[in-house]
Amino acid sequence: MAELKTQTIMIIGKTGSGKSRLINLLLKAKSAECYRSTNSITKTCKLYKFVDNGIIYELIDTMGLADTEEPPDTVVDKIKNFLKLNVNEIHWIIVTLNGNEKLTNENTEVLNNILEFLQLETYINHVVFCVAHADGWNGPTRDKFNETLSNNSTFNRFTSNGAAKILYSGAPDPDELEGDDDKEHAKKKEIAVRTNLLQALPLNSNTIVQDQIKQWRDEDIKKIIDTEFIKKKRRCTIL
Ligand SMILES: Nc1nc2c(ncn2[C@@H]2O[C@H](COP(=O)(O)OP(=O)(O)O)[C@@H](O)[C@H]2O)c(=O)[nH]1
Ligand SMILES: [Mg+2]
Repeated sequence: MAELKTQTIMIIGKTGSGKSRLINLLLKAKSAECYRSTNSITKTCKLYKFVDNGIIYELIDTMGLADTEEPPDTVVDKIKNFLKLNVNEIHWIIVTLNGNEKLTNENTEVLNNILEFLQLETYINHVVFCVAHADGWNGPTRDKFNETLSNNSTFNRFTSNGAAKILYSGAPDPDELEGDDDKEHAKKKEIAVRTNLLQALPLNSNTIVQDQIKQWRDEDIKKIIDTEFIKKKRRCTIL
């Protein structure tokens, strides 16, 4: 039997931008916790897995950026520690954006931190922007949002020459809606968004961030060796 290929996908974005919702949509299950509140709830990274069309997908849900409770450095450290312990490489990065939120340089600063920390500018072709909450947006509305992205310094590095993919993934949770027709419509929308998203994430044998992960692990090992060395040296001095 042919071995299944794995695609590891990390989802990053501000609190409430729709990371966990996107994960549930892909999993076809309510596994990741979604919250209406803008105060972050996902406090740690979590790994989810599913198989589709002979591919094992590993999804990393991350805690919200621009959180009132977690400073950016803490978020970066948590993501770094999670990657060190759980994955060797990444194939795709999804950046979720709330299409209803005004995109300013100030409110994208934290996202900028993380894009820089992972050196994502080097891996533009591995980044997919998912614009959530943009339910039912038509062509002109999307064009306008694309233009806003191109005018924003955080994003124009990714979007200016059309390198990164931009996907409009707006899909309300059917369980959060009242009427039967609305629920039915939302279910169809979920399936369409899932299909589009998987198409935007084809099997990719090139991987990213593996060098950084290896470097962080090597630094940890060096720290342990140095600490042991100092301890031994101290013991010798006492003797
Ligand atoms: N209408 C609509 N609601 C969404 C969409 N994406 C997320 N939501 C809702 O927005 C809230 C926050 O989403 P969540 O996935 O928890 O955000 P996270 O903090 O980035 O993980 C939840 O109530 C979601 O159901 C979307 O595309 N459309
Ligand atoms: Mg979440």
